[in-house]
Amino acid sequence: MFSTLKAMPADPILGLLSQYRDDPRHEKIDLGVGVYKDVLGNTPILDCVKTAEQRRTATETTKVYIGPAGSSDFNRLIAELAFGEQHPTLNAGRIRSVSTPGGTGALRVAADFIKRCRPGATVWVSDPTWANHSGLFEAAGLKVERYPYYDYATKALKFDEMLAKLNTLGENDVVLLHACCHNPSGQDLSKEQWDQVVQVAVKRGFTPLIDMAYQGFGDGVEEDAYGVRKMAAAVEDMLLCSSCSKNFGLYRERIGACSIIANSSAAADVALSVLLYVVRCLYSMPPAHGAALVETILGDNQLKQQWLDELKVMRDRINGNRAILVERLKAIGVERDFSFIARQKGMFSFLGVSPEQVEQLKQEFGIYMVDSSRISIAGISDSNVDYLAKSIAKVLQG
Ligand code: PLP
Ligand code: TYF
Repeated sequence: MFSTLKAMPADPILGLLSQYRDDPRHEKIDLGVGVYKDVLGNTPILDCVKTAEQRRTATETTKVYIGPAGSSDFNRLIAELAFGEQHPTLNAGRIRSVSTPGGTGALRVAADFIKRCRPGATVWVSDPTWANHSGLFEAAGLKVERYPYYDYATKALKFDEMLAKLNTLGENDVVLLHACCHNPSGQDLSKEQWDQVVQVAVKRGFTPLIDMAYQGFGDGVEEDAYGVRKMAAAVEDMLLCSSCSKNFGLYRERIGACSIIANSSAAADVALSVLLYVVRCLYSMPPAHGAALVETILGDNQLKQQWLDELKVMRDRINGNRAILVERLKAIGVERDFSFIARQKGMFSFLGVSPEQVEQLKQEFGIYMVDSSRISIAGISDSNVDYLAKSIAKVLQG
């Protein structure tokens, strides 16, 4: 039975990890996978998570099944974090959330849910988008198309083209938008641009699906949710997939949430029953540990403040890295304008060099990034930025 199988390509992003690990050069730099790193290049466990974990071990009384929706406290708190405690849709009882295995689990649940709502729906993703998006929706049997988004030449949004495309869509379409910290471009919609996208969504009647994998990594927890909140207040139906991997540093615990907003509380109840059915058919129920940590943190004012402080340290370090790379490239006389890196947000930007130059950076200098020249900004530090800037300069000279 297995003899007819053809090998599938490895994950182009995760594959970089083992290549980097196997490189013996001490000056090597990992700008591949999007995980936060501190100045020493480590991805530590947050102090608030450590405290929550200790409390949890001391008070947990059972490991019995949690049910397909996961923890109701986590589901409530994560929705309040995303939408804001006073959001009109929360007050109207129009939101239902389930805990999922990471943001990826949330997206896969959303995909099956959409397939049940509208089997012929097309999911529109930004060009470019996170490498796994297409596969996750295609796995549910949905058609995936791209809308114009990033202009590699001008390092800015193709906003007019994006809006023109969205203006052709309708009720059979789902539009996937990145809430903030666009992966892979780092180029986000401004508030005014969000307002325009919201208007088009209302006018055309497509369903927005917002992927929020980096809340708090852009401008702040509240600021980064602008588009989510504005959209949720305007449309009848919407999906939100959130992840606690980056902002709580809970990567391997696999915790996120899929939230649906329906046009009434009764419709939300029906939608939830479908969501729970989808979950049962995919993985029965989510893991509980990560959700327990997040609800312990968000449910305790002191721990929540500590989390916000630790999140700010991560955000400030990333923004600082952006500025220092641009400054260093300029300081060593690189003429090409890299100032866009300091304007973009979150974990990633495209360096804007060719695949051959990406390969040269890897082979000659031990600098690892995705073939598209996407760099993970957290991999930069005071100790490697000079070497990085000089290596980029050499590669640009040809
Ligand atoms: N969506 C985007 C845009 C991402 O970059 C990621 C990866 O970190 C995810 C979703 C899923 O994250 P996870 O499944 O690790 O929570
Ligand atoms: O884009 C990234 O680097 C992160 C991490 O299959 C990631 O989103 C990458 C690939 C993958 C899962 C997570």
